[in-house]
Amino acid sequence: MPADLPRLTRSEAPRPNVGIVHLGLGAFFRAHGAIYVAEAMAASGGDWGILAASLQSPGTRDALKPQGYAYSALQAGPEGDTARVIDVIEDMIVAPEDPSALVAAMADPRVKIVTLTVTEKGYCHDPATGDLNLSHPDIAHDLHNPLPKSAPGVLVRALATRRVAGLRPFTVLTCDNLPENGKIVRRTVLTLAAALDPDLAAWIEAEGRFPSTMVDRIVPATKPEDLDRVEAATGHHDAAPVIHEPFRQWVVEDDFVDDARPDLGAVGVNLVADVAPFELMKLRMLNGTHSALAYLGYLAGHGTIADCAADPVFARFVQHLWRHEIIPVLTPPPGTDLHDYAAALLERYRNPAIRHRTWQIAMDGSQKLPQRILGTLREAKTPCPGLCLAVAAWMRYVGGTDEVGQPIDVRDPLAAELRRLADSGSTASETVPALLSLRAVFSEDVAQKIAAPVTEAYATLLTKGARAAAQEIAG
Ligand code: CS2
Repeated sequence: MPADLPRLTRSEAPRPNVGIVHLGLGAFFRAHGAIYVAEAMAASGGDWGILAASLQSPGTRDALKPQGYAYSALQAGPEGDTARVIDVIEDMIVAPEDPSALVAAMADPRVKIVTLTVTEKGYCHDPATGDLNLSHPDIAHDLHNPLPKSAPGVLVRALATRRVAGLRPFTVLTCDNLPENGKIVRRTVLTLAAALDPDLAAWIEAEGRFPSTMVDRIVPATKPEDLDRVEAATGHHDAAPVIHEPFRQWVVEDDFVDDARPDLGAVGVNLVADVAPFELMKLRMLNGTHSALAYLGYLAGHGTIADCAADPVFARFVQHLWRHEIIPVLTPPPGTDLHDYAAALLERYRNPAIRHRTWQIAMDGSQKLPQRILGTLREAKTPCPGLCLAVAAWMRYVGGTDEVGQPIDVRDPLAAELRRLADSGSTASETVPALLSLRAVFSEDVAQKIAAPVTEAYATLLTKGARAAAQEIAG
């Protein structure tokens, strides 16, 4: 990096008031929701400045604060990069440093919406059933401590504070890749609230709003080398830019407390009565194949999704998954042709300007597989050898050793347990049933249905390797 480049700073333009608190500020929200909100304010006005919060670490705050929370968003497409400055985050709180400040900020009467990207595991629910996990350490903490740690805990305490103050609740707008994500966050909040104060739970149930959303934009974690790329495009030093693909989509259930929301419809957000068909399409077709490529591609030595898509075997494999295994059990959302959607996905995966690591997507598989892959397997009327191979590849991956004997850095809240189960046998017919017994991931019916084909796929992985196994299916 040339040392003399000026640091990005925020503009001197008048600021809107904060109307949104965002929990879990990562690259995805900065490249997706924050941009839509900035555009909606530019189009139609409104006080929708964003107060961001991290529920974990100070890294993003420390990088963004010296630049006034402005950052560059670099759109990276096959035709080249274009950069713009996003200037919609007003301030940032790191909750572990001061949880009461976050709760107080969320109880500000000007705040109308709390958006979330806390990842699948941030809801502290059981991915197989959707129930709040009351023995999760953060939930156990939040049940006995007024200064919360978990996302559901923060929401409940802030809603409680608003109720006591005689305020309306805020709308809870989750932007995580979960099916019926609004219902999931609502359930976790109501369960926790009921355990603390049944009257509070009744108020939230009656007055609260938890619209479901489908969010889509491929935004890999920013890598150190990306900083140079952004500097070359902008002439500024930015300690925390985001890199994203051109495509974006946001489908939102139009159900907000007192209808208070930015003018999202003016900037291309699809406001609908029922998000479910959009969510299922995106979770199963995009995220499902992302996860399949992540495990198989990683084992086959591919570092990124673009590398997988450039390999003819994996390109054919993923088309097989869409055409023969996933699309047959989906209901297309209104106005959508699922085969066109699949073709567009393959083009997005091929984008050579986006380096989305298979290792990154492979993270937290125990929280991702149910909604991405197992739902399709549950509903399938015909054999699904490709998705069963993906499940087997996940099992191989969480065993912690790759095909050339190198250790895998497995990141998953259940990593230790997964490793123990994977190590409990040495053959496919020992290892696969051990992992399928994990009820937090595999419900009984799914485990039974897929036991034989996943065992077969796992054995093929052991003898032939991931690429040859994918080739057998893709032809
Ligand atoms: C990816 C998603 O990391 C992952 O698990 O599958 O982040 C994916 O890129 C986005 O959902 C695309 O909208």
